[in-house]
Amino acid sequence: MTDSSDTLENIRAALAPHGLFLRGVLHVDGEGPEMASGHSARTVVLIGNVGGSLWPAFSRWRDEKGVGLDHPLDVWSEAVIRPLAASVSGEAWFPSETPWKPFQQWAMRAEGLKASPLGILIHPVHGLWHGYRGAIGFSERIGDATVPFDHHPCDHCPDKSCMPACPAGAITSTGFGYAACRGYLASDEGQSGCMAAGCLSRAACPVGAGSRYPVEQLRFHMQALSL
Ligand code: B12
Repeated sequence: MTDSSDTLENIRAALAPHGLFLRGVLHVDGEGPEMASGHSARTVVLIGNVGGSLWPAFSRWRDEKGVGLDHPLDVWSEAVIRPLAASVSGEAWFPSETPWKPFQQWAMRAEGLKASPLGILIHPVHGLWHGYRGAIGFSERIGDATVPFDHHPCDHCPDKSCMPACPAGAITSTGFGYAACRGYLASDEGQSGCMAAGCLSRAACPVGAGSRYPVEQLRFHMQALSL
């Protein structure tokens, strides 16, 4: 019989060749999403990338599949995570699936992350260079809950250089202005600026600079944002 710490180790080992990580274990007893079985989930295991970790495995897969696939990163994530979830008797969930599951709230609770002025969560080690590719829900308690970080890099950042770095003025104290960002990305200046080199605000953040995405990945995410 497999105990729940083996389950987590099996998940970690299966994700590693794909450059994905078990990011957090959250016990959501009584408040988890309803599972296909009709039970409410009791554990959510968050899966994601840190830095450019997924890019080599994802790029190889995409080269094999050929170009022209819609939302290839979502398709790849499902191809990796869905069979893994089935193998550990869990249920796979994805960030782009509607109705949207609260991935950021889960990450805030499991890892102790908080929002940066950009809207995306900042990680004390990897800064803005991380994301979530899926989650596995379980109808029972699995493993120990992740110990959350207890400090938030933006609290100690005197300059907030991310905010003035946005050429569209989309990062303000009242939140992220998607329309301004999108309009700028469509302009000639935006095409040769953020679209070519990645979001300038994200790049201006000094936290986790060593985890910065490779330029191909930056471009890929910008193209997805401007679709
Ligand atoms: C819709 C969406 C967007 C929309 C609108 C966001 C919004 N106003 O809510 C748009 C298209 C603008 C967007 C943009 C981006 N997004 Co987005 N987005 C989502 C998505 C699919 C749903 C968000 C949601 O409503 N969830 C439902 C509620 C119930 O979940 P929640 O956790 O309780 O909600 C949180 C968010 O709504 C958040 N929030 C509120 N306002 C904003 C604004 C922005 C810009 C963001 C990102 C989040 C955010 O606050 C809540 C936390 O309490 C999530 C995936 C997901 N399932 O959550 C990704 C997600 C939030 N996005 C993500 C990312 C990385 C981006 C981009 C950087 C992508 C890119 N290509 O560059 C940009 C950000 C631009 C920037 N500022 O730098 C990541 C964030 C990871 C992280 N480190 O936190 C997520 C989790 C997807 C993932 N695969 O990891 N996004």
